[in-house]
Amino acid sequence: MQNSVSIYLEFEQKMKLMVFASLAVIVLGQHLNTHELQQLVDAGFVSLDVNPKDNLLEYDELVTLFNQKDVDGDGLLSMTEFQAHVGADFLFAEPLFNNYDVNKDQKLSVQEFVDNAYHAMNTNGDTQVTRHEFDHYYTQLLHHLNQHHG
Ligand SMILES: [Ca+2]
Ligand SMILES: [Ca+2]
Ligand SMILES: [Ca+2]
Repeated sequence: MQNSVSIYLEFEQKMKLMVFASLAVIVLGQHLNTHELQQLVDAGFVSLDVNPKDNLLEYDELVTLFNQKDVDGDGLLSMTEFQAHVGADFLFAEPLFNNYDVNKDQKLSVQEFVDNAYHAMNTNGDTQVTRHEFDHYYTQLLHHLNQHHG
């Protein structure tokens, strides 16, 4: 009797571990759908279009924002400063940071964070990034990161 109880308990333990392990795989392997990505892109635009809030991203607006986020004033955004900007629970904080960090020094310069992205988004070369240009650029970028994430 003792034996069969302990065998059963052992079996139950193993089952729990297996269930836990497969849940972990599902969570890690989960990719966001298009709608969820679109919500992230929307939130991103709202967080950047602040001064003036005119549904356009101006170059100077992004530089001002960069300087505000650069809390220790060293002219660079560290991962900590970047995470404070995007939110600690933002799924793509690390891959997005690495995407911006061209020279891989674990810091983002104005060139890396503002200029590169601005020129990539601003397809018609004027001084404003429209909502459409932003959406197009970030939807593609997040799709790419989403597929290579987890
Ligand atoms: Ca604006
Ligand atoms: Ca800094
Ligand atoms: Ca860098």
